[in-house]
Amino acid sequence: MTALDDARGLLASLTDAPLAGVWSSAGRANLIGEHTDYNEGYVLPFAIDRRTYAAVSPRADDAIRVASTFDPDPVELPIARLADTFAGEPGAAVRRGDVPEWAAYPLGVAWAALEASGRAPHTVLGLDIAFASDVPVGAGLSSSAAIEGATAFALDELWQLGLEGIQLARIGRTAENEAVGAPTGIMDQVSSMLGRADAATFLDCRSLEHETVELGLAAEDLALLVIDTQVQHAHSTGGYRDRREACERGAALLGVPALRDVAVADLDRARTVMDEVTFRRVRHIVTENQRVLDTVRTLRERGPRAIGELLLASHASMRDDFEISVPELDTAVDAAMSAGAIGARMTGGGFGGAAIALVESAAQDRVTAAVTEAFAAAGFAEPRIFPVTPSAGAGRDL
Ligand code: GAF
Repeated sequence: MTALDDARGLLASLTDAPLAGVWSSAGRANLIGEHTDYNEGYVLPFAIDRRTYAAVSPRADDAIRVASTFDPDPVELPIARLADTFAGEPGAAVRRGDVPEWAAYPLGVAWAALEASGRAPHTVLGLDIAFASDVPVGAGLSSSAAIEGATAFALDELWQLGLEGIQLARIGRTAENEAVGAPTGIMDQVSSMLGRADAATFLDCRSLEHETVELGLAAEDLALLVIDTQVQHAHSTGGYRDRREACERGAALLGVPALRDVAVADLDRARTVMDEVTFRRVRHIVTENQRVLDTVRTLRERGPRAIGELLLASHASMRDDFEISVPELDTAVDAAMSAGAIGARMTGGGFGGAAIALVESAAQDRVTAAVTEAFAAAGFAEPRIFPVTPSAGAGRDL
């Protein structure tokens, strides 16, 4: 059974109504450019061959009901209630906190899609949506953007919203920021929804202009391994929010709208106008933006074998300056490199989740064994290690 079959099976257990269709969107890994998105900088992520599927049937009434194979209890809301639930109207009958967190992603997308398109709730069709996924949850591979993307593409078609891919990505981010309450940027949604096979998406997070950058891994006999440390992370709390605030503080002290506007050459001055910790947070963002630009140029001029040093420098910056790595991620990177990886770094928001390693195809087993052994020697839980293929973003499957 595939996740697509699981989504259809779950839908069939909920309703006898005919299938309107199945839509899906991808998980993502980030090749480079971490925490630069909400600083209006650059990122270079790719969609992976792990997807979340949304099987959808129409309803006769004006409600939207979501169900997931991860949670036995479906969640139902009248479409007319979405706005007061998620926009936090005083006296709302259903409050944001009453909706289970996983359901706030798709229901938040439905709310944000109506807001963005200006459609009145009574003009759109009631729906049952069943989700199933093979994107690991909590692994830093953006299962959240995948559920947002599958929902957004389904609603765009079924509610005839006529929105562009980048608008649907913004709707996903709005859902995540306002309905779920996680202060994330837009990288994951763009990557999940707009990815292309064997390519990464080079995104300017200020203008939202984006270009496809060919990775050419297969032609070079290279593979990308994901090393899921099994250390769970959550972006709605704690460290992620704290790092975002430090970046905003740094930008304010430098008198710029966002750290995107600070160049590497400005760092000497930056050091003199802020405390040491804020400076290190700023230095990560400023140098990481430059590394994204350098990686894009290097991929185009010299190919994927030449980007190893940039991946490693990115990891060191996250470990030492931004301080979002954990011992498991550092062990994954060090062990992969010792076993001959071309480059490796943690990927995603940090505080757990996954690392990626760029390796020769023939070295996958060796690197996997070396990382597994290093985790055992350190007394860490066994990591899940698997290859990922840069893949297509969101679309209709059935
Ligand atoms: C998470 C967020 F959702 C992204 O927006 C991004 O900030 C990333 O962490 C760090 O690069 O995945």
